[in-house]
Amino acid sequence: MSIDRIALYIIRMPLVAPFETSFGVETVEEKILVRVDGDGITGWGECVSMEGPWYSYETTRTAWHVLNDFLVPLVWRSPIAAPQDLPRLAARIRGHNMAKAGLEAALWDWFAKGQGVPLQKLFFAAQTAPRNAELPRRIPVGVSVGLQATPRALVERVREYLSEGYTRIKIKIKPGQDLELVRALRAEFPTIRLQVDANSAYSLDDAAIFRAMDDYNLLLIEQPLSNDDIYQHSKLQSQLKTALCLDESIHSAADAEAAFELGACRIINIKPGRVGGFTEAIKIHDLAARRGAAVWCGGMLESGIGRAANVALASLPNFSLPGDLSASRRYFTQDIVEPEFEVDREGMMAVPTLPGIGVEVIPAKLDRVTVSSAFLRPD
Ligand code: OSB
Ligand code: MG
Repeated sequence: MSIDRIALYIIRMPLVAPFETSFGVETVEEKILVRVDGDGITGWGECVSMEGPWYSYETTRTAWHVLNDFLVPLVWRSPIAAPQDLPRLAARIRGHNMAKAGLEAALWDWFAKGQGVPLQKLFFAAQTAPRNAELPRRIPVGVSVGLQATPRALVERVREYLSEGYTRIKIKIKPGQDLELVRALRAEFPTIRLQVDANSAYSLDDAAIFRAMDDYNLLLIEQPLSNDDIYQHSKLQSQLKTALCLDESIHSAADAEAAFELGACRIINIKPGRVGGFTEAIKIHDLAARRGAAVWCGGMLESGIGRAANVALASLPNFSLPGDLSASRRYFTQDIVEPEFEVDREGMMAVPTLPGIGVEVIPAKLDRVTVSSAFLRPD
């Protein structure tokens, strides 16, 4: 099998409603798509870097630079026999995990389509956790709800998502909008599966806020402290009954091991983009399974391309908590793939069963959101 062209696209997709976190407000999702062509097969991957360096240091432009000038040339220079070859070849490039993951994702799709199997099958074959007898056809999913104008507005937004079927709600918090939101939601919905995400907005001085959250039966508290911290989280976790979950701080299986060993968290949010791709994501899944720790699949407001691969990943046996994997229409008026992703009345999402990502990229829909593209060939 050989790859003869790699294309990069910048897409901009307007969100159905602004998404506000402690680091800012998003109204349009800008992403890079990676398209790998060879042997008559097309593979698609999504690079989840954002326009600005607010969630992590990567941006659309840094990811484009690293893909165009360093990662794609690796594919031209070295034979790639499996998607797992990319992280090995790319190891000498420091950081830039989202750029790496975008290209690796396109390779996963290309290889899976070459073998005529869904990504779910390839991911299952790669993981080492105890295997379920059968691959799940549907998985439970959750929704991540941004900061709203008032606690009342948040309660109504959550009521809407619950009525659509979602069985796990995650809310964003930031200093000044935290306990009050949890209290308002618990007063209205005493038993729903509820968790909070601070996106690194607090310091250890705020420990009392999190101790107070212990009274509200939260599933977890996600990334309360610095984006690059593990040690301070261990100091906070030891003061809490509620599990801490790390997102921003975990870039590899080694980070995950350090965090578990130090007692910095009991749960990890796995985002393939943040950890450099699906190969590393599966390693973290396996490590957590060996330790009896829970993981779940995070999201970066992906288009249907990124979502498809994430759903396949989230169907692995140790993804024991619902992920941030919501229906296409929760994010966009129109997705770029068909069929779009849907959530049923029980809050379940179907795992694609066709080869590769298992959904079709619709050229006219892609055109409508593409703002630039480059077609790269071996020189
Ligand atoms: O921290 O999980 C996060 C979106 C962008 C950047 C960071 C995060 C998020 C989300 C959205 O919470 C999850 C989703 O894709 O539904
Ligand atoms: Mg998060």
